[in-house]
Amino acid sequence: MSQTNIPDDIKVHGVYERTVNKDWMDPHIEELQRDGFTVVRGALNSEQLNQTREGLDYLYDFQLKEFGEENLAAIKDKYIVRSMLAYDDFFLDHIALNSKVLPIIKKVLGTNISLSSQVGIMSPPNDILYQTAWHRELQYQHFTSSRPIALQTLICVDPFNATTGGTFFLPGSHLHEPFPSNEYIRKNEIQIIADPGDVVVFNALTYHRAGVNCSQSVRRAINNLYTLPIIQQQINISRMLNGKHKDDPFLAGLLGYRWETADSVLAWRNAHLKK
Ligand SMILES: O=C(O)CCC(=O)C(=O)O
Ligand SMILES: [Fe+2]
Repeated sequence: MSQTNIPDDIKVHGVYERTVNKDWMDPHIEELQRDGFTVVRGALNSEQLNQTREGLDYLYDFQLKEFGEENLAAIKDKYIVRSMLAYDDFFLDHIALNSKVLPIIKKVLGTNISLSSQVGIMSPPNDILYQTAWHRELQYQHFTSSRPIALQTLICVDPFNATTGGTFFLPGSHLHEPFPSNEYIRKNEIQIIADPGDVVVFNALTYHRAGVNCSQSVRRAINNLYTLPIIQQQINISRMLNGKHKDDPFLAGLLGYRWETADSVLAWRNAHLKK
């Protein structure tokens, strides 16, 4: 994007600097800068969506049995699936590395990026998600940054609308340190209406909340949190993967091999000697 004074069919007066979009990603990046979120349509086809639903349901059940429903509820992690890509390559190849969305992430954050987390959200028809409370993905943080330091993709696996509880966003809230007033929120919150396969890309400092699912069925979604490597991974995906993808330079960074904390001074120095 660049600042020029090229006029087009939109009438202006006294404007000599304006944004001009150069490729298909730029309109999304402009919305990310101004609003803090943008919707990319049709990033997954119906076959990929079926595989996503099947994989999510299977892994949710697996993790539910592994940890127990009561324990999940006790740590406010009910209806959540974690790190699916560590169990099933599909969630790496088509979700975290999604060919329609990853180019936008790379254009904004660069190629030195880490996947802080990949989370499946199984919003239930008859219960309330913990994520219905307003939050920033970078929790407890009340600063803004001159450039994005973390972006999130929220993949709509089922329809997102007023009935199923599409996610709400507060436009521009990544640009302001404090959380706004009740009056401002009620007037300005925007609910995402989207089809399965659409993806909301947002700055991790943009305030958002899940809607309440009033439909008869589960409303599934997946979020991927991409950060500059100055932010720690939530779960050490590289250790779960046990060396897999370590030799791919981009994946070594994304999955956590590259910027892991060294165990000692000697280990840190030896690792640098090898480079
Ligand atoms: O499930 C939702 O609507 C939003 C969940 C959420 O907070 C997120 O993906 O970051
Ligand atoms: Fe969130």
